[in-house]
Parts: sequence; structure tokens; C-alpha cells
Amino acid sequence: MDSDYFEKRMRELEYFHSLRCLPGTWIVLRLDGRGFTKFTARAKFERPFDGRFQEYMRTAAQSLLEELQGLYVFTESDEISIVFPPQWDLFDREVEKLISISASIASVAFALASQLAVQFDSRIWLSASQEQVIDYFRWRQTDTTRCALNGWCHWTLLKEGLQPNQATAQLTGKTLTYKQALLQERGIEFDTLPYWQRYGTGFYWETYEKTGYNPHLQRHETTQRRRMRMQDELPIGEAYGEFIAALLAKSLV
Ligand SMILES: Nc1nc2c(ncn2[C@@H]2O[C@H](COP(=O)(O)OP(=O)(O)OP(=O)(O)O)[C@@H](O)[C@H]2O)c(=O)[nH]1
Ligand SMILES: [Mg+2]
Repeated sequence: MDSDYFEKRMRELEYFHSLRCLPGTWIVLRLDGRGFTKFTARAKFERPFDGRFQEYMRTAAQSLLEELQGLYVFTESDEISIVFPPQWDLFDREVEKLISISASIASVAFALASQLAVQFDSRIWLSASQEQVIDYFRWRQTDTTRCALNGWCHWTLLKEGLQPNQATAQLTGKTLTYKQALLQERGIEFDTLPYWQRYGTGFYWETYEKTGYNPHLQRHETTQRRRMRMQDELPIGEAYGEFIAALLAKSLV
């Protein structure tokens, strides 16, 4: 067989390899821990929230921001969202690369930090609109609060001896007020629980000035440096939208 022809035929079957994220769009990668309900139970992490688990998630989020040079990364529960500006062109915006490499980075960072074998999946969210990116992050933050309240109620009822299906039945269709009251009756004030549990944690780049001595010129000089900043008390609601808008705007100047 003609080897060039053979090579071409084989390459053609790498069917998705030419897929790229649309030019000029904002890209968000969302990563999620695979089977973390079972994994966190096996590894005996505290329920519904464990500070150590959160540290490992933060390590994975920071690693993504660093390796992929994103604008902003947000983490809550077992998920991480990272946003890239329209002009970002790492890996030529190849879909296969973005998904597989981001999942590898998060899995390895979490696994090395925790010494536990884990996997993350990854998906791509695209939009040409800056407003939609803001909505995206507000959506994930709202989901964080909803899941935190449900998680606290669920595990509180289980600790009282209910079976998972009984706890689910008791909570299904109930209002936020009902759920908050359920916790309050048991001495848990939802509004005073740690911020990161209710609203997530963000990381972004900030610039700062560093003064050092230049031995060649024999004088002190001030240079602009960049460092990663953690925000574990994120603004909420509209203020969170403004916070995201300001970060996105910085990438377009
Ligand atoms: N114990 C404990 N569990 C946590 C913590 N943070 C997240 N989780 C659990 O992680 C799970 C995340 O849920 P999902 O992503 O919907 O479910 P999953 O089991 O990971 O399944 P897939 O994502 O579909 O693979 C939930 O069961 C959470 O309770 C934590 O701090 N402590
Ligand atoms: Mg998961």
C-alpha cells in the first residue's frame, strides 16, 4: 500500500482534530470531579464541606490559571470554571487539546496535593458576548449557594438518622426559607457559614510594583510584576457581575 495514502487515510479518521473554538469568542472551560460523591465518601472527607478538600480544589484551580494563563478561575464544590479572552490562542484553540489538557492539569494538581487518585472531566462553553460571560459566573455562583443550602440540609438530616431517600423527600420542592429554618432549628445559621461554601472562591492576576537594585546601572528600579490573587470573600449578585466585568475589561485594553 502507498504509505502516503495510508498515512492520509489514518489521519482523516482523527475526525475531531480540526475542531477549534470559534474565533473572537470568550471561552470558559468547566471542570468537574468524576464520581466525587463516592470518592469523597471513600476518602472520608467531612460532610457537607471539608476544608482540606477545598484546599485541593483551590490548588487545582490555581494550577489551571497558571498553566493555561486564563483571566479568572472560580471554584466551588467539585467544579472549576476558567475564562479566556477572545484573543487567547493557546493550542490554536483546538477543542481536543483544551478539553484533554485542562482535565489533566486539574487531575494531576489535585492528586499530587492530596495523594489520592482523582479524575476531572472538562467541557467548553463559548460566547461572543461579554454580558453572557458575566451571566455565566453569576449562574455558577447562584448554583453554589443553592447547592450549599441543599447539602447542609441533606447531611444534617442524615446525621439525625434519616435515609438518603427520606432526606431527599423531605427537601424536595421546599423553599429557601423552609431550608434555612430547618437548619436554624438545629443551631446552624446558613448566613454565617464560611463564605467559600456559600459563594465560591476566585483567583485572578493582579499587577504590583517591585523595587529592586539593578547592579549594572547601580541604582534602584521599580518594575511592574504580576501575581495571583485569591478572593475568598467574593462579591455577590450584581456586585459579583461588576467584579467579573472589570476583570474581563482588563483583558481587552
Ligand atoms: N464530603 C465532601 N463532599 C464534597 C465536598 N465538596 C463537594 N463534595 C461532593 O462532591 C459531589 C459533587 O457532585 P456532582 O459533581 O454532582 O456528582 P459526582 O458524584 O461528582 O458525579 P459526576 O460529576 O457526574 O461524575 C457532591 O456529592 C458533593 O457533596 C466537600 O467539601 N466534602
Ligand atoms: Mg462531579
